[in-house]
Amino acid sequence: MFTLTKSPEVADALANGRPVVALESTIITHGMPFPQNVETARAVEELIRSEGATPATIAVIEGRLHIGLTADELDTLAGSKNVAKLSRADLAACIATGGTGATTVASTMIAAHLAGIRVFATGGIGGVHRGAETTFDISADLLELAQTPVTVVAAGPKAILDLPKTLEVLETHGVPVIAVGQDAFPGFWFRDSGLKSPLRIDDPAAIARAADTRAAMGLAGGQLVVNPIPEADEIPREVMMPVIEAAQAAAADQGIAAKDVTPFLLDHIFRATDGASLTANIALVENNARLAARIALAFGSTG
Ligand code: PSU
Repeated sequence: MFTLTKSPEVADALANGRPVVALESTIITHGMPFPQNVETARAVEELIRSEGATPATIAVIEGRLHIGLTADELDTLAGSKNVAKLSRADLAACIATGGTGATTVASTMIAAHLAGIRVFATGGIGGVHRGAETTFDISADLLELAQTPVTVVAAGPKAILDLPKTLEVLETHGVPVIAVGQDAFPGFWFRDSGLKSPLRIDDPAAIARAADTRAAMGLAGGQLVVNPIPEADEIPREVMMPVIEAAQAAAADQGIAAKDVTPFLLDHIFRATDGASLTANIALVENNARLAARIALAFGSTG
């Protein structure tokens, strides 16, 4: 029906029980412009290797679910237009019809779990969109965290979202939200969203133990680790909020809906900040990859 197509590097690491970090591909195809998307994807993979873990970028290419991409596959995906954005709902249909698509947080978690990978690094997860009380726009990422046992390292939900409602939904579904190094809940481009994180654990090994403990207790689902953007790279909340409001207004004016909302807002914000939002995004993804590699190494030593 389907098989996992593992890159030689990932197949070797998994077969020998070495630490692996999953990476998504929607951030490459829909989250960042070319060529920064492919440059970032490569830099993030290299960073994970330098920490002693193996990167596994996940995507569907011509009906095959790839766990780890070769350099050529990564280049082709990053340079392609009209690649589908695949969430939980789309993944199987894309594979069955021989399609090509990039995986979101939700579908990357599914693929990582199928491959036996326990930790995954991204930029920011999806969440409850502003105005969700009328649009019902809630990212599938939240429900995936509630059911699939993968630890996801992000810099928070993107601040284009309704952060209090996002935390409420996570709480309702029993998802541990763990801040690292601070009590505040980070807001992607800035370190302090003004909300408090439900949990805080600073030690990567303890984060791995918390996942093991959940599994041992038979509790379904993953963990969301929220890792604040490095201080030197953040864009202050006062600067970002008006830009976000303007982007939201443009999306509403143009009737942007469903899966197109997040890429539209990110692109609008990129242009409105003269690229500063992208520089921050790259820095936070790299920071998350480093932490995810340390958690992967700790999982290795807990067994
Ligand atoms: N992190 C980033 N940029 C992104 C994403 C994450 O720094 O573009 C992607 C992830 O794939 C995430 C998606 O799953 O944004 C959220 O999309 P939506 O709000 O449509 O669920």
